[in-house]
Amino acid sequence: TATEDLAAVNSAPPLSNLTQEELKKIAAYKAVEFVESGMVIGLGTGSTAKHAVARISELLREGKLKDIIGIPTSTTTHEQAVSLGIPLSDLDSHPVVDLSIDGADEVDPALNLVKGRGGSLLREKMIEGASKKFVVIVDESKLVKYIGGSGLAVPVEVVPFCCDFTRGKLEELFRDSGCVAKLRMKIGSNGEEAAPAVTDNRNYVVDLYLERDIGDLEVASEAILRFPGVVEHGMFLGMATTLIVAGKFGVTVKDR
Ligand code: ABF
Repeated sequence: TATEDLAAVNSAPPLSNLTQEELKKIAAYKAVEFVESGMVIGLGTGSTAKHAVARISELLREGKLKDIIGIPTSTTTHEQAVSLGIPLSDLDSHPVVDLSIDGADEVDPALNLVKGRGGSLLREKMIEGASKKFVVIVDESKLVKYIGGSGLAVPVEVVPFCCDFTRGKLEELFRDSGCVAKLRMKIGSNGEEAAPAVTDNRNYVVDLYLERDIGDLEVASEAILRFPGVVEHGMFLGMATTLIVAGKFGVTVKDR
């Protein structure tokens, strides 16, 4: 239950027997402690953020939170929030977001993030970039020494037009880091790659697999964004204001 989860957050050493899913939930519940009545809240996407969305709706139902407006970062989160009765809006109506809560795929020691393996990076970056506070919630498996260091990809959202041209340009750009750039494909029901995966904005995703550190992240970011076929990338540099990590060691909260 919610009460047991929160008890776990506050006890020590509490978490050694918990599953990864339970750790995600504990990080999410801890983040929701930052939410206050009357706030405009950016609602993240993914298996960690969905626990935060569910917790916000629970507190609204219990009357412990009031007058919350949620700004969903994906169509999936939009659907979840609607089904839970959270009042929603968008950046056009609420250009300043008080607090966003979202997961990440990687977090480096300076709180730079990789996001977007779920494909929602553009809306996430717009909403989290418009937030006064951005709380990132992860289990300890997401902590890396450097961006790309988990062996998983840095995603780049690209326009569908001549996406292989853009893919090739991106691969070339990071050749020194041993980059292999792949167009993300949707897996069909037979388990085979069916067609390009399409984002909420009807774009495609090119995943950059890096063998080595890409060096200065700001320089890499600028270089990626310079290609006309690129819409946005999944490196969120200097955006997170707070990191909450749940691991076997307990829960830690770190401010940037
Ligand atoms: C989203 O959550 C994405 O940007 C990122 O890919 C993902 C992390 O997902 P999970 O919490 O399921 O590991 O915000």
